[in-house]
Amino acid sequence: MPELELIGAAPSNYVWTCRIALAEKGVPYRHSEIMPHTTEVDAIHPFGKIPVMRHGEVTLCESRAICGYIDNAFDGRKLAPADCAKSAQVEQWVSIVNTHIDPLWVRQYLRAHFFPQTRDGGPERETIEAALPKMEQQFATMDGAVAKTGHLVGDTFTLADMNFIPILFYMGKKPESSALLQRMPALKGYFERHMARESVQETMPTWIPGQARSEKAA
Ligand SMILES: N[C@@H](CCC(=O)N[C@@H](CS)C(=O)NCC(=O)O)C(=O)O
Repeated sequence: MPELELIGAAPSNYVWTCRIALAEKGVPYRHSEIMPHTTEVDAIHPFGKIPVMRHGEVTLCESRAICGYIDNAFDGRKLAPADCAKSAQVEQWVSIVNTHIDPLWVRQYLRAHFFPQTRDGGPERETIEAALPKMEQQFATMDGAVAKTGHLVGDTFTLADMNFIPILFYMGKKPESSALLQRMPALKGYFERHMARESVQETMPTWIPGQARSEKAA
């Protein structure tokens, strides 16, 4: 079998999700750390986003499609359960996180911290304050979602968790979101337990925006 190449800068939460999936499956791969909107990425993603993937003749973009391919093309544990209801629940949580949580927590709140458009380079306070009330509600929702089993679906670490954990990691990096996480006992426990997982530890980005590449992101 040809070697799989995963393309995309390591700090991207979606690249990290794919790397956790590859580690969980035990798939050997080459990771090419390439930024969005570059020739290599534009050749595969119509809007230049990362991650993208090459495997022999197969090229794919979009993290959910890439993880689905990884799950079906390789042996190893299933990332999404075979059971119809559980498999649909995985899709449900991936969709909720990608369409509600990521746009607010990552694209609005984190962007205002990591890539501020301010004169002095400080965080965009207005954008951050505007995001927080809804974030608080969503943190409570996610706290409730993991309270029963410590997982988003059933009692195993599925693709739904692989998709969410990288976002929680970044929440722990900024003061307001870190404080929110501290106030959510189930979510905090969920985060700490899954962060310690081997597949998560071994794929953790070695750099994050605003931090020198030589420092450990953790
Ligand atoms: N729906 C896409 C989202 C990918 C995405 O938003 N990637 C970000 C990095 S985390 C990116 O490429 N951003 C560049 C941009 O939006 O222009 C997926 O699941 O792969």
